[in-house]
Amino acid sequence: MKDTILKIKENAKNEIKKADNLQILNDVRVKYLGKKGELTVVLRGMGALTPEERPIIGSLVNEARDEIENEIQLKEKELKAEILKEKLEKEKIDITMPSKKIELGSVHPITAIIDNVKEIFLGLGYEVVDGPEIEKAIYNFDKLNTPPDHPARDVQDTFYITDDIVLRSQTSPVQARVMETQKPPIKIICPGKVYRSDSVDATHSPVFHQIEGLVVDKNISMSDLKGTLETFAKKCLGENTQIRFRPHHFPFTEPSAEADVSCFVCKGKGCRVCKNEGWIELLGCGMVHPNVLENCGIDPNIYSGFAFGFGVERIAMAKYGIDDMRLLYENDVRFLKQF
Ligand code: 2NM
Repeated sequence: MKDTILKIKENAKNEIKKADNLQILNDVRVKYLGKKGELTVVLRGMGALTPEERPIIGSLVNEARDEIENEIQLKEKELKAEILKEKLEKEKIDITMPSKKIELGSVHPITAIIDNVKEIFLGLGYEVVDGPEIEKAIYNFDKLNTPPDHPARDVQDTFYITDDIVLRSQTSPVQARVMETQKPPIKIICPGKVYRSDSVDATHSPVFHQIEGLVVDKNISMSDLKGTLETFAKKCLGENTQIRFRPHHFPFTEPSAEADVSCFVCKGKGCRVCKNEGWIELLGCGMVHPNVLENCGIDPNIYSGFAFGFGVERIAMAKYGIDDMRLLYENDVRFLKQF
């Protein structure tokens, strides 16, 4: 029996020495010390021994057990240390490697124009207001003196969500809401996205940006409009900028006009940007139609107002010499970095 125990101990130690991973080591533990392990089996067979033999064999088994357990623990430490060492080796950080470059972006030309226009009008005492892009047709059209049979209301031109809810086709519904809820004097600009059912090409997009302005007070006249737009044009495009009005029609203003600015590239001589006209169309404007004031709860016999509106993309394209609107939406950094 003593020989059996010594043999088991020797075999166990050999196997522990050879174990080269934790799984094998655990198998060795089970094989010798487990419930059905070789040493456990010997312990169970001790009933057949004489009372004199029992303590001797018993202590031999315990001794073997302790030794095997000890060796296993030593081996386990060794294996774990090896694993850690390998891991550290593999995950070593080379602090001399150059770091990843942080790409700094730039302000998008559309944002740059909007920020610039906001700053100019804030300086003139205006407030910046925004409102919903999903809008009631009443605010987008009816209150703005655009009756149900007006061509702009056609499904060909406007995105309808239901019969009376649309994606706003201009930011003026925001202004109708302000007129309804605030008493004059009103001096606001409304920048934001607007939607029209247009196919994409070099000068059209179904989503684009607009800025509209509105002033309502007592004694507001066309000369206030012209003076304001001239001040704006000079601050935005340079002190030498000239402005001219051409008659036009909008349902929400009467009289209405389109305002041009002298070409900021050729100073009016004629070039590629102004198509040899010397002038560049800047915006649409006019005196707020009395029906619009009335529809929004403002008495047109007491108050009058002017309004104007322009597409931000068109201005950005003219200012930066961009010939295709799609470039503004592709967000190619090689394009955006130029501004
Ligand atoms: C334009 C041109 C002319 C305009 C009118 C109004 C309102 F709300 F007062 F009726 N807001 N904006 C207006 C007038 C907009 O955009 C080309």
